[in-house]
Amino acid sequence: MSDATGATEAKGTDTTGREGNAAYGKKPFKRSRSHFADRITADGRDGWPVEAGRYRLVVSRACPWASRALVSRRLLGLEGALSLAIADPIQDERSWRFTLDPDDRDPVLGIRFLSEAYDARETEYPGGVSVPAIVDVPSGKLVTNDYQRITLDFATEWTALHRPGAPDLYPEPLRDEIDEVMEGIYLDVNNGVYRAGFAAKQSDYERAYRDVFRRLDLVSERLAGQRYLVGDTITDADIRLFTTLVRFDAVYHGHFKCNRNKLTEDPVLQAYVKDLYQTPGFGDTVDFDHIKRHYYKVHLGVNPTGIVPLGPDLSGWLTPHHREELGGRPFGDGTPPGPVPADEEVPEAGRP
Ligand SMILES: N[C@@H](CCC(=O)N[C@@H](CS)C(=O)NCC(=O)O)C(=O)O
Repeated sequence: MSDATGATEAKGTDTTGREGNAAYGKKPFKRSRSHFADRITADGRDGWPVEAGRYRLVVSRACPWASRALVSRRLLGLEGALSLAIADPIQDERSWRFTLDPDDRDPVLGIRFLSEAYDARETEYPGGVSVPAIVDVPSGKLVTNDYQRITLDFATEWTALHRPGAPDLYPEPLRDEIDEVMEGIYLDVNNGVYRAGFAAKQSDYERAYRDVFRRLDLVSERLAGQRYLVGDTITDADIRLFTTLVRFDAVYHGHFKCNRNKLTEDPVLQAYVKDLYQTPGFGDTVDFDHIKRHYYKVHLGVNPTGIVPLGPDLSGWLTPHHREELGGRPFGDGTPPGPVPADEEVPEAGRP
C-alpha cells in the first residue's frame, strides 16, 4: 500500500541495510511508513498538546530524516522547550542506544535503548525502531516517529513556543509549491539515494541512480537563479534538501554508489549547500564523524569490512559561497537563531 509520499507500508523492514542484500531478497528497497503518526498539536486533539518541557526529541546526528528535526528545532528556537537525546551513531541488534551518555542511559528518559520507549507505547510492536522519535517524558511513551510530519508540526503547531524572530518555515501562501517541490525531492533524492544504495538488483540501482541525478540536475537549474527552493526565504523544503546534500560526498557518492559526480563538481548545488551549512541552525547540527561511522559501519551488507574512509576533505565547507549575491532573505522578517546550547555542540571530530 503506497501513501502520498510514495513510501510503502512494510512493517518490520530494516532500513539500515545491516543484514545485507539478503534482507531485501531481490525486491527494490521500500521505505516503511512511520507507524506512530500521532501529532503533537496546539489543541492537543490526538491527546498530545504542545507543552514546554514535556517531550524529548530522540535523534541520531547520522540520520538525514532525524536531522531535519534538528535543524528545524534550532531555526525555530525550540531547544529550551523540547529537550534532545542523541543516540550513538552505531546501532546494535537492539537498535538505537544511548551509549554516548553516562552509564549508557539517557539521563532524562532513564532508558538504555530507544526501543524501550516504543515498547512502552505498544507492547510487541513488530516494526523497526527508527529516529527521529518524540517521546513523552512523564509516561516514557513514544508519541511519533513520523519524520515527514514532525517538522511541519514544529513550524505550524509549536508556534506558541517559537523564539522571537523565528522564521516561517511553511508559509501558508507557498504551501502547495513547497509540498510539490518536497515530494519530487523526497522520491528521487532523499529516498532515491537509499534506493540506489540498498538496491539488490542492477536494474533497480540504475533506475535509482538516474532518478537521483535527473532530479539533482533539475534542482540545480532551479537554484542557479534563486537562493532558496521556494520564495526568497528558507523553508522546510530547503531543510529537507540540505540534510541529503550535506551527506552526499561523504556517504552517498561512495557508499551508496551515487557517483556520476560529487556535489563539489556541481557549482550551483555546492554553493547552495555551503550557504545553508554556514547559516546558523544548519551546519551547527551536522556531525560528519557520526554520519560516516554510521553508514560505513552499520550497513555491513553494503560495506562488509566496516572500514570508514578518511575523506573527503571537509575544509571547503567554510569557504565563501557568494550566494548572497542572488538576494534572498534567509529568515524573512525574522532573525537568525542564537548560539548552540553548550551541551549540544558538535564535537570537534565531526566538524570541518
Ligand atoms: N521512520 C522512517 C524513517 C526514518 C529512518 O529511516 N531512520 C533510520 C535512520 S536514518 C532508522 O532509524 N533506521 C533504523 C532501522 O530501520 O532499524 C522509517 O521507519 O523508515
